Amino acid sequence: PVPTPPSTVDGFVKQFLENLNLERGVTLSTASPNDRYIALATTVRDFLVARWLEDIRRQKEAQAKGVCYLSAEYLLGRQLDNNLLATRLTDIATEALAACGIDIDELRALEVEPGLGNGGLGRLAACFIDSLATMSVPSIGYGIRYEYGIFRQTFVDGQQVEQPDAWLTLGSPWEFAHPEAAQTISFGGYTETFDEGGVTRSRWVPGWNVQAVPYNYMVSGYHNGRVNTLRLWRAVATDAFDLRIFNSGDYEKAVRAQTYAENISKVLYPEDSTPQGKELRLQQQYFFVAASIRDFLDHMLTPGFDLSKLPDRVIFQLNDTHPVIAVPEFMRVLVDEEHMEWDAAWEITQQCFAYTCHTLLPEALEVWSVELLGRLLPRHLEIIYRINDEFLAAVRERFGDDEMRIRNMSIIAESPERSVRMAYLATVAGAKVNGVAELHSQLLREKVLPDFDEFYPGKFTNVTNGVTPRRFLRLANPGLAGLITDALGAGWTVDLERLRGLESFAEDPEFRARFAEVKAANKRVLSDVLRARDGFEVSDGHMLDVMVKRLHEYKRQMLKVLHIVTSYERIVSGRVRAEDVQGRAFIFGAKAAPGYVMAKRIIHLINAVGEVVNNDPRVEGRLQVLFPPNYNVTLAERVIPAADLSEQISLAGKEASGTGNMKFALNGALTIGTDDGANVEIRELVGDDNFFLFGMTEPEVEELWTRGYKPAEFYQQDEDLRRAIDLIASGAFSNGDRTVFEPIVSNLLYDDRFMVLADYASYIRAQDRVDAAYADQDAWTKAAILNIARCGFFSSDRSIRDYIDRIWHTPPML
Ligand code: DL6
Repeated sequence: PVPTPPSTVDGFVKQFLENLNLERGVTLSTASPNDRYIALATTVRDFLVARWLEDIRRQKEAQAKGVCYLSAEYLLGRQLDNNLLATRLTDIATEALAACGIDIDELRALEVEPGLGNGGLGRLAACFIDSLATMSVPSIGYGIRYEYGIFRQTFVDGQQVEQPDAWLTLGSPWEFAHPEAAQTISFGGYTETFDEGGVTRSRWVPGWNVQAVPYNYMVSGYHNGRVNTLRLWRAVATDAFDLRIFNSGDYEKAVRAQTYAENISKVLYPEDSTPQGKELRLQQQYFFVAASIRDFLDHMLTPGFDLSKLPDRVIFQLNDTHPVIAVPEFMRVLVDEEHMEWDAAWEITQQCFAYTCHTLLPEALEVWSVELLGRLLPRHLEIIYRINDEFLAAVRERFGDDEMRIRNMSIIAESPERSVRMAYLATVAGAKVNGVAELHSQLLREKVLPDFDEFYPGKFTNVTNGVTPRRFLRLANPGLAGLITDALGAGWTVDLERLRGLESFAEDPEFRARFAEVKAANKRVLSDVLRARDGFEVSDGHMLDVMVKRLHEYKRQMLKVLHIVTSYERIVSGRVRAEDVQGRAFIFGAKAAPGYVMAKRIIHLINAVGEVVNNDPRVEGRLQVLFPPNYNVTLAERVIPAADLSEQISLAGKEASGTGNMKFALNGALTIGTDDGANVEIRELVGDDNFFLFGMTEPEVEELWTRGYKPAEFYQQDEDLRRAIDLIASGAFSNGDRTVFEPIVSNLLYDDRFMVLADYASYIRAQDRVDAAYADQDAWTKAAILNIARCGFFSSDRSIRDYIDRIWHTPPML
């Protein structure tokens, strides 16, 4: 029997106190703040457990088709508030704690968010599992329980310094560890052939093993009583592994070996969009997918299940290429362990996988050297070769001996070194391949994988990304959520298209006034947060102009810097009077991959420009540059609701979708953006009048490349641009030292792969339009409300519905 959950204030108090005693071994008067937080979290968790156990039972019993979401990243954000909201316990818990003399906000602030992802891809996975639970779709998320998540960013002299993210130090009340259910995962060794009934077969003789220990997390559906599972794997050394070396008498080596095995889940790789082909990363990928596949087969199916019926029971969704090694692993299990014929196994595999691509950057498409893959997973390499041979034979049959085409389509690349193209493997194996916004899916088909699109008509599709309205509107922006509920009733949280109903309210002066009050209150909240966190003072009345996302050259934080430097230079050169300038606080949030030198230089430059601009009396405080370090989900939840202007300024054709763009629009910020990723769809929905478009289109970008792009020509021809770049080059932001930012300047003038200079003039004109528009506050507010009203499409619930209709065919379990 499961303990009865507390549904009254008294019941909650009782269980909270009991958890303090039984879970923490303390009393109310001796409890530390962390004890209180953990007892609170445990009390909420207790409430979810009964529903969770029931859901696990129901899902298994129903034998319905379900989704296994395979993702190396889940950028979850804090759990407490989301679980309180989902279970309607917020008020009860607040009152109960107050009755114990505790301010719940103080405990909220103690929660360390699990940063088990880098950026958009990991946060998307977190939104998707929220929607899957809220929509009662039978599903499970699988991933890695990194001991250290995305690094904690600090600035020293304006430069990024990384600190480890020890998120587990004070305990993790939301997880259930199951060491007794560990799986053994093998690596290395060799393959050998053997005879089976006159047929020569191959088998794997692995060299070493690790244990994969499951940690279960509950994923609560919003107000529907459903709780799904997220299962993250931790690597632990096996006894056998230790013993072998131990017996040889080398104690030290045995301990080192243990560390080696446990390293697999030690740390999240901090590269976003530019994976490094590191051995440990491939170990991580294989480790979690092998454990997940075994787990699914062992636990979700009844004993004796007819494996040919697997496509009726499961679809494994590959979140980018990181889990693609699951394809040969699944084949290995079916053929080598379950003794299925190759053709039958391949038939099943092709129905059980689907692949989402999240990028267009060639350097982000993962490849693994044949040498490494063969050393770590020799049997899988054999399987990949066979898949490739059969695939290329089919290509030849269809197109003849077109060697160029064969080379282009081969899963194995021959140069610069022999390697496996994981995106190709996923495309060949997947029942469907999807991009993450209309433009991205189109470019994926036409530019990245055109031969595959021709070979597999109908395989490619689009599912535009979405974000969960529970976390990013209801929780992050309670003021706006209240306003919307007053206007439309409560149903919008699970049916975001209802926001359309706000269109008429955009015309209502009283509603606009209330909206403006909410925005002002959100700015005050952010201001308090930034003061407490970073000692920043945000000036009253300034427009909040926000660019928060990973730092990458393609996202073009550099363009934003040039705009700031231009605004500054216009003032200090006397061309514009400070008093005539619209006050703006430019807020940045961005982590750079630790090895990405140019990205780190740009961070340094932003801080350096801030230092000068913020302290120059000639500016009269009209421009402020604020760069709080360590941007994460928790900070996003404060920044986004306060923003006036959302910067989505990537070079057209480079940002697959973006999801921050959706969060801002749904919180009533206006976008200044290029025709890129999901910006295209946002603009189509909100209308040109409510969006500041600038820059080249993707075909124009291509055309300029073909013509020959010479960034220095743009520098020569535009006075504002010349002055801005000259100012940076002069050492004005580096105490007169011209060398510090010289690499940035020469990169812009002589390389500029992401065409910052080509789009500069158009961007500055668009920013001038922004200033003019902001001067009419009432019209701005109206446009902000129309943004919210027209962006209901960007709910992750809609994305999940599209996945169900176009790819998964897994109806909700009612
Ligand atoms: O699909 C989620 C997210 C998109 O919104 C971003 O546009 C895209 O850059 C991001 N991709 C990654 C890493 N890419 N790879 N591989 O985070 O995915």
